[in-house]
Amino acid sequence: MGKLYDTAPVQETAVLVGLIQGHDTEAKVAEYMDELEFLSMTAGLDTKKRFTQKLRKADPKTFLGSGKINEIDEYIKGHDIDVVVFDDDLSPSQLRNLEKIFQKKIYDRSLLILDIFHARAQTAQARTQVELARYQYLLPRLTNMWTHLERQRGGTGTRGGSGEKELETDKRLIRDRISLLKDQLKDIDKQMATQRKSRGQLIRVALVGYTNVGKSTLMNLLSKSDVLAENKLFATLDTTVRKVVIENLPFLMSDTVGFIRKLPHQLVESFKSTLDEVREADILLHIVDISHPEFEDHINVVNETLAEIGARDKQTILVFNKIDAHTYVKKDEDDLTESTRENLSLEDLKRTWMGKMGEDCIFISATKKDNIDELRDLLYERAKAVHVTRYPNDRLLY
Ligand SMILES: Nc1nc2c(ncn2[C@@H]2O[C@H](COP(=O)(O)OP(=O)(O)OP(=O)(O)O)[C@@H](O)[C@H]2O)c(=O)[nH]1
Ligand SMILES: [Mg+2]
Repeated sequence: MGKLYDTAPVQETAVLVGLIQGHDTEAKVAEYMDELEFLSMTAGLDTKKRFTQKLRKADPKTFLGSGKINEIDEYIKGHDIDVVVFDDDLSPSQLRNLEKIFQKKIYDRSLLILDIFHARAQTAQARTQVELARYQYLLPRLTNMWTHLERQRGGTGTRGGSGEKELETDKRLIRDRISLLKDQLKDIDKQMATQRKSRGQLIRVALVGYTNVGKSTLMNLLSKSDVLAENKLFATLDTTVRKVVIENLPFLMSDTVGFIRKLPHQLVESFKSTLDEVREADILLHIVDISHPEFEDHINVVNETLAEIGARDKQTILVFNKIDAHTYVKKDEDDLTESTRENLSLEDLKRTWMGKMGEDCIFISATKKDNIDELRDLLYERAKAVHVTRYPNDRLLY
């Protein structure tokens, strides 16, 4: 358990709600709901039931159809539920309407992730970034959200009375706060940039990947450092940089915040400076949890997020981690149905990906220390190649 959760055990009960849309299969949506449940657990919510509805398009007013709304309403009234969590983002008016109907706290996916980041942020930079993202999320939803923020602040009662005038005052206060936070972030970014410059010209390698894939575990293993690694989403929110020496070649390795599908754009925006280390890296190690059924989707999400922060065109090595936890269901010889990912053995997966990526992928287990020397060798080769191109006259190192 992370320290923060020992001191803030706000266990509330929740139901989860997801839509089955477009090309989504029920199995896929079940995976999405698993992830939502994991997120909810990380946020201190105890999930009691899941609801899904097949809809071509979300209802603009209430997100769900009236039948599903009644079904959920009946359940939450009969089971003492505190929170209704939606896997998608709700518009301010959907949020307002659903709050009215259910008379419960409503979380959408962004708010859930913002809350987790809020609880986990440790450094001044992360705290300022999260606060900025939260206020930006809050501003258009102000009427609903005061209760939410107040609960988290321990109900300091910042707001007296109600009505249009107070709402305007609140909005102005929040806008002021947002510009103050932006100024503070600028100052922090400047300090960080100076720090990065003072580190000299070492080759920089950044660990990137979906959340919970083992980035920090691998960082600890390669650099003998002690970054918090645990089975929670978003264990890491800051960027840690360590010096790693392989053979006689020193370089810098950074571990940073993990990505997730539908990461709130306010967060990506305000975490951009945390991701500077990724943007400025020479080599990316994209870590993948090969034991996760959705690992291919995760790869795409990470690539899209990398593109969003302007770091897509870098030399990248795909590191498939957790090979020890990979499971598969072997198909009978006479089974003619199409193979799914569950029918692929580790060998099959290796063949497919090595066919696609050649030398740019490697299969390891960070906890079992499988193939780590091979990873070190690969990294050494790549870092050396960067070094040689950058310093053609430098013969000192090797
Ligand atoms: N089975 C198995 N588990 C692993 C392996 N590597 C890491 N884990 C576990 O995966 C969980 C997440 O590991 P972390 O290193 O915290 O993952 P992360 O990518 O840094 O996660 P965030 O910081 O939350 O984005 C932990 O419970 C690790 O013990 C592995 O090779 N095999
Ligand atoms: Mg981590």
